[in-house]
Amino acid sequence: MSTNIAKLLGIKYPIIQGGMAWVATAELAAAVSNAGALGIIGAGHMPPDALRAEIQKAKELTDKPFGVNIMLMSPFVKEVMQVVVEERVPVITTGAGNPGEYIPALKAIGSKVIPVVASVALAKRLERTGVDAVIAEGTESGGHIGELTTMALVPQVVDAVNIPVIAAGGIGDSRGIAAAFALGAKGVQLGTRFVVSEECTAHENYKKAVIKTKDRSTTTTGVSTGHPVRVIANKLSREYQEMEANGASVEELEKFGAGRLRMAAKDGDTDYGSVMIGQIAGMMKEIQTVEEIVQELVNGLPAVVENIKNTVEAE
Ligand code: TUI
Repeated sequence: MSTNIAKLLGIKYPIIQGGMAWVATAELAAAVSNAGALGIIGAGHMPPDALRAEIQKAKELTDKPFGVNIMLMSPFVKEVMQVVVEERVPVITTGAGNPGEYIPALKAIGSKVIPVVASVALAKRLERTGVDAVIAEGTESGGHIGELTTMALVPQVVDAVNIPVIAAGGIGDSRGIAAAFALGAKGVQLGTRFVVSEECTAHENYKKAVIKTKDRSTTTTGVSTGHPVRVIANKLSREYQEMEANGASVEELEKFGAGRLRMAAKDGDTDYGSVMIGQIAGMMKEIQTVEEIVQELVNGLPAVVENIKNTVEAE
């Protein structure tokens, strides 16, 4: 399995690991890159010096290409953009906004720029700025999400742009990868599946909570503020949604929600922390090494394709 996306990024398989804040550290990113996919450090709200240290750690752990995801709502966005330019990070993905103003500086040093989009409109606008590909991320994803499902979003983005489209949201195994390819995607991004890896440095409680989930275990908070976030339903999400139902202001909600992802991912508080994860979490049954995960994804694909063929040809 190799596509023009894999060639563009200098990797073996067209599989990208999601850039999850507090969860996608240098250790996870390097392990994913060493397995032949593209590892991504999730910068989240990281201050610039912390991100630089993380990038340098990844460079020590792998000689393969890796990326950094820049969360555009971060208060440090300008400074972290400067850091990735100085460190000449080969691939930059962005999330939670429009990266337009930063694209020239990233392209100038030869980084591949791949924004996450949740709409056709933004995909088309960004194509004109010279981005290398887009990640079309459906609402099945964990964390900050858009409205459209992967099934509806990906083919519409594929039809609207001439650059490669990478599908994200609700993809957890080879079946999901084949489905994404069927929709016209040339690559896939998976987050949830890599959370339940040995190399993922998220707290053990976070991983255990993911493995315990069923199909309907996630919920969305922040719909009232216009920043919906998918998390595992817990005491925090219920209190948050109650505040939203009672008309709490954006400021009150932001104050209540601040630091909650760190509480879950670092401190292991899965009751009052924010356990961001995708809807596919219900399918996660065990912790595997990153190498096992990538090999299972890749080696499972021919049987899925064969099954599709048999289904199509069945009389
Ligand atoms: O960015 C994500 N997922 C994230 S970021 C994050 S960090 C966080 N921490 C605490 C509270 C909340 C968030 C957790 N998960 N995914 C990529 C993504 N981008 N999903 C949706 C979008 C998006 C949405 C609207 C991208 C662009 C956009 O358009 C804005 C515009 O200006 O048109």
